[in-house]
Amino acid sequence: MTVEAKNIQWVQKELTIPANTPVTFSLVNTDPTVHNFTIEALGYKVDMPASQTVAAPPLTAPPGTYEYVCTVPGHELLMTGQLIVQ
Ligand SMILES: [Cu+2]
Repeated sequence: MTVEAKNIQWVQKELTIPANTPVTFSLVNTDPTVHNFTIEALGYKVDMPASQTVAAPPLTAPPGTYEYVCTVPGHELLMTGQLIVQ
């Protein structure tokens, strides 16, 4: 599953993944600035170095709807998406 940050926005505003199953995210940062992929409700945070793609550790989540954000100051307002786990 690919998640891309571009122009201080998530290209994917909504992601759907299966519940209770490890899911691997490929985090693509096309910006010349750092971001992070953070799901606070699940205690999951992965740094996204500038202009790089990183393979995030597998995420396993129970069913629900969670918010993912970038917590870099000033980014959270624009960089918010919904993760649907079902
Ligand atoms: Cu950011």
